[in-house]
Amino acid sequence: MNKLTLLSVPFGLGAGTPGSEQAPGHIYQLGLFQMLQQHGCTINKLKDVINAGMPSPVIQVPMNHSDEVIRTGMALARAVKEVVAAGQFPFVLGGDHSLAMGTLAGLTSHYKKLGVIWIDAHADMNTELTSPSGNMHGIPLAVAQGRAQLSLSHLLPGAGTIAPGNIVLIGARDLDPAEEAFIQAEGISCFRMADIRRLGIHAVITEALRMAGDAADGIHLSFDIDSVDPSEAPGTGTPVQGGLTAEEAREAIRLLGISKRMTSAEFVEVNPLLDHRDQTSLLAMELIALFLSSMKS
Ligand code: Z70
Ligand code: MN
Ligand code: MN
Ligand code: MN
Repeated sequence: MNKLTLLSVPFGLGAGTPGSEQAPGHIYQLGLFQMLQQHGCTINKLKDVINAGMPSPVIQVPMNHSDEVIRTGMALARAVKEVVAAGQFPFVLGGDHSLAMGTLAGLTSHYKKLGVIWIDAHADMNTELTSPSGNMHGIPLAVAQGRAQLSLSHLLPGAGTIAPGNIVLIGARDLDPAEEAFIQAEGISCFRMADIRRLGIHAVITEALRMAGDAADGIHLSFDIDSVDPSEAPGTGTPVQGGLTAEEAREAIRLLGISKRMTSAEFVEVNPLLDHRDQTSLLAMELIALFLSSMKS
């Protein structure tokens, strides 16, 4: 595996509930670095990404905290681009899911046919016009496909788009009507919970790697902790019943890691303020260590 750069993004204004900005610091405090060391994983570089110093966005969008979200995305996009250009593996720890726009802007400035595996209870495919909440964490995948007013190139000049055929959703169970319609119209690959129960997580991941990766020059994992059932991951802003078991999440992450096909990843939406006895932060920490160690072995 390429050398690893860990980018922490302590930013949560894209979510409707505060707290996810505390996740990186909290997960470090719980012992992520010790755990990585025990697994023999070395982080080459650790960087905090904040939006201080970023200019005002060139586009205004009518959504909650859009300026701050866009400025954070700009800072993250530049950081991710730099990491990829240096030949390193970017691992992004959020923060809320709106920051995926920044990750994807940075990645698509390098990978021209990026594949994306999006493990989430949600599709995050609303646009500014269809969002029921006005929260920016509900739109990153529409932005990345060039379907929203805001585009990845607004965050980073030269950033591209992601083809619908290179996107695979896993764990979806709370989609808004416009998202359902778009997924149907574009034929976006979507493994819902019923599909996962029917096929098993192993077959789903094997298939997802094929679908996201076969016409792609890189594969990004975007892992939203709300994909896991709230009984095992309660510390997140928009929990949805009927999710992955922690064991299914471990297996998914491990299989993606050992495939050696992933070229970047992000973990988002852990909210330490909503957690019960750090259950969710501890699970996230374990999944991160599992992912990074399985890529290496
Ligand atoms: C809803 C919206 C969302 C994450 C919730 C929810 C979106 N579809 N995304 N939690 N990560 O507001 O657009
Ligand atoms: Mn999400
Ligand atoms: Mn979600
Ligand atoms: Mn909903």
